Amino acid sequence: MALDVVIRMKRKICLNDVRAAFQQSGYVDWHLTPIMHDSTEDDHPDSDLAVKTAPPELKRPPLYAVVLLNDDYTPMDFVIEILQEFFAMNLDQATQVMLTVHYEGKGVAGVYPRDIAETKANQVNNYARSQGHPLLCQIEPKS
Ligand code: TYC
Repeated sequence: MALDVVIRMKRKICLNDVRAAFQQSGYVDWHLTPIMHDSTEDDHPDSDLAVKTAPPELKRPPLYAVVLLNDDYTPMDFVIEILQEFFAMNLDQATQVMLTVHYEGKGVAGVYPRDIAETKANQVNNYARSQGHPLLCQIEPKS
Protein backbone atom coordinates (compact mmCIF):
# COMPACT_ATOMS: atom_id res chain seq x y z
CA MET A 1 0.00 0.00 0.00
CA ALA A 2 1.36 3.40 -0.87
CA LEU A 3 2.73 5.45 2.02
CA ASP A 4 0.33 8.34 1.44
CA VAL A 5 -2.64 5.98 1.71
CA VAL A 6 -1.30 4.63 5.02
CA ILE A 7 -0.86 8.15 6.34
CA ARG A 8 -4.42 9.12 5.39
CA MET A 9 -5.79 6.00 7.05
CA LYS A 10 -3.85 6.64 10.25
CA ARG A 11 -5.05 10.21 10.39
CA LYS A 12 -8.64 9.06 9.93
CA ILE A 13 -8.28 6.49 12.68
CA CYS A 14 -6.95 9.12 15.12
CA LEU A 15 -9.87 11.45 14.41
CA ASN A 16 -12.35 8.63 14.72
CA ASP A 17 -10.88 7.76 18.13
CA VAL A 18 -11.34 11.34 19.29
CA ARG A 19 -14.92 11.45 18.00
CA ALA A 20 -15.74 8.12 19.63
CA ALA A 21 -14.34 9.29 22.97
CA PHE A 22 -16.56 12.36 22.88
CA GLN A 23 -19.64 10.42 21.90
CA GLN A 24 -19.00 8.04 24.78
CA SER A 25 -18.50 10.88 27.24
CA GLY A 26 -22.21 11.67 26.91
CA TYR A 27 -21.60 15.40 26.95
CA VAL A 28 -23.96 16.61 24.29
CA ASP A 29 -22.88 20.07 23.37
CA TRP A 30 -19.11 20.27 23.21
CA HIS A 31 -17.83 21.66 19.97
CA LEU A 32 -15.02 19.61 18.63
CA THR A 33 -12.63 21.33 16.30
CA PRO A 34 -9.82 18.93 15.58
CA ILE A 35 -6.71 20.56 14.19
CA MET A 36 -4.87 18.45 11.72
CA HIS A 37 -1.22 18.98 12.39
CA ASP A 38 0.23 16.12 10.45
CA SER A 39 3.28 16.05 8.39
CA THR A 40 1.95 15.05 5.03
CA GLU A 41 3.14 13.61 1.81
CA ASP A 42 3.18 17.17 0.46
CA ASP A 43 5.92 18.11 2.93
CA HIS A 44 8.01 14.97 2.60
CA PRO A 45 6.92 12.95 -0.38
CA ASP A 46 9.28 10.02 0.13
CA SER A 47 10.24 9.95 3.80
CA ASP A 48 9.13 7.45 6.43
CA LEU A 49 6.71 9.67 8.31
CA ALA A 50 5.19 9.39 11.76
CA VAL A 51 1.67 10.75 12.08
CA LYS A 52 1.20 13.46 14.68
CA THR A 53 -2.26 14.73 15.56
CA ALA A 54 -2.72 17.82 17.71
CA PRO A 55 -5.07 17.48 20.68
CA PRO A 56 -8.59 18.67 19.87
CA GLU A 57 -9.52 22.26 20.65
CA LEU A 58 -12.51 22.30 23.01
CA LYS A 59 -14.86 25.25 23.28
CA ARG A 60 -17.38 25.55 26.06
CA PRO A 61 -20.92 25.54 24.72
CA PRO A 62 -22.94 28.78 24.96
CA LEU A 63 -25.13 28.69 28.06
CA TYR A 64 -28.84 29.47 28.41
CA ALA A 65 -30.83 30.36 31.52
CA VAL A 66 -34.10 28.53 32.05
CA VAL A 67 -36.41 31.28 33.32
CA LEU A 68 -39.77 31.02 35.09
CA LEU A 69 -42.27 33.84 34.56
CA ASN A 70 -44.76 35.00 37.14
CA ASP A 71 -48.52 34.80 36.67
CA ASP A 72 -51.47 35.33 38.97
CA TYR A 73 -52.92 31.82 38.87
CA THR A 74 -50.28 29.10 39.22
CA PRO A 75 -50.21 27.98 42.88
CA MET A 76 -46.97 28.67 44.75
CA ASP A 77 -46.75 25.04 45.87
CA PHE A 78 -46.89 23.88 42.28
CA VAL A 79 -43.97 26.15 41.30
CA ILE A 80 -41.96 24.83 44.25
CA GLU A 81 -42.72 21.28 43.15
CA ILE A 82 -41.53 22.08 39.60
CA LEU A 83 -38.26 23.53 40.88
CA GLN A 84 -37.62 20.48 43.03
CA GLU A 85 -38.55 17.91 40.40
CA PHE A 86 -37.06 19.42 37.25
CA PHE A 87 -34.17 21.43 38.69
CA ALA A 88 -33.11 19.26 41.64
CA MET A 89 -33.53 22.04 44.21
CA ASN A 90 -34.19 21.42 47.88
CA LEU A 91 -37.24 22.97 49.53
CA ASP A 92 -35.42 26.12 50.70
CA GLN A 93 -33.84 26.81 47.30
CA ALA A 94 -37.11 26.15 45.48
CA THR A 95 -39.05 28.44 47.82
CA GLN A 96 -36.47 31.20 47.38
CA VAL A 97 -36.60 31.04 43.57
CA MET A 98 -40.41 30.85 43.56
CA LEU A 99 -40.59 33.99 45.74
CA THR A 100 -38.11 35.80 43.47
CA VAL A 101 -40.37 35.03 40.50
CA HIS A 102 -43.48 36.03 42.46
CA TYR A 103 -42.09 39.41 43.58
CA GLU A 104 -39.79 40.32 40.67
CA GLY A 105 -41.67 38.86 37.71
CA LYS A 106 -39.15 36.26 36.69
CA GLY A 107 -36.33 34.13 38.04
CA VAL A 108 -33.67 31.67 36.91
CA ALA A 109 -34.35 28.00 37.58
CA GLY A 110 -31.07 26.77 36.07
CA VAL A 111 -28.35 27.35 33.48
CA TYR A 112 -27.51 24.77 30.80
CA PRO A 113 -26.26 24.28 27.25
CA ARG A 114 -29.01 25.10 24.76
CA ASP A 115 -30.41 21.63 24.06
CA ILE A 116 -30.76 20.82 27.74
CA ALA A 117 -32.26 24.24 28.53
CA GLU A 118 -34.84 23.83 25.73
CA THR A 119 -35.75 20.36 26.91
CA LYS A 120 -36.23 21.51 30.51
CA ALA A 121 -38.38 24.47 29.49
CA ASN A 122 -40.56 22.22 27.28
CA GLN A 123 -40.93 19.66 30.05
CA VAL A 124 -41.99 22.33 32.53
CA ASN A 125 -44.48 23.94 30.12
CA ASN A 126 -45.97 20.56 29.15
CA TYR A 127 -46.28 19.44 32.75
CA ALA A 128 -47.84 22.75 33.86
CA ARG A 129 -50.36 22.57 30.99
CA SER A 130 -51.17 18.93 31.82
CA GLN A 131 -52.04 20.03 35.36
CA GLY A 132 -54.14 22.98 34.15
CA HIS A 133 -51.74 25.78 35.18
CA PRO A 134 -50.64 28.73 33.00
CA LEU A 135 -47.02 28.73 34.31
CA LEU A 136 -44.59 29.84 31.61
CA CYS A 137 -40.99 28.76 31.28
CA GLN A 138 -38.60 30.12 28.65
CA ILE A 139 -34.90 30.17 27.87
CA GLU A 140 -32.62 33.20 27.54
CA PRO A 141 -28.99 33.39 26.44
CA LYS A 142 -26.92 33.75 29.59
CA SER A 143 -25.49 37.26 29.76
N1 TYC B 1 -47.81 34.53 41.58
C1 TYC B 1 -48.26 33.19 41.83
C2 TYC B 1 -49.28 33.22 42.96
O1 TYC B 1 -49.39 34.22 43.65
C3 TYC B 1 -47.13 32.26 42.21
C4 TYC B 1 -46.17 32.03 41.12
C5 TYC B 1 -44.81 32.01 41.37
C6 TYC B 1 -46.59 31.81 39.80
C7 TYC B 1 -43.89 31.79 40.40
C8 TYC B 1 -45.69 31.56 38.79
O2 TYC B 1 -43.44 31.26 38.11
C9 TYC B 1 -44.34 31.54 39.10
N2 TYC B 1 -49.99 32.12 43.15
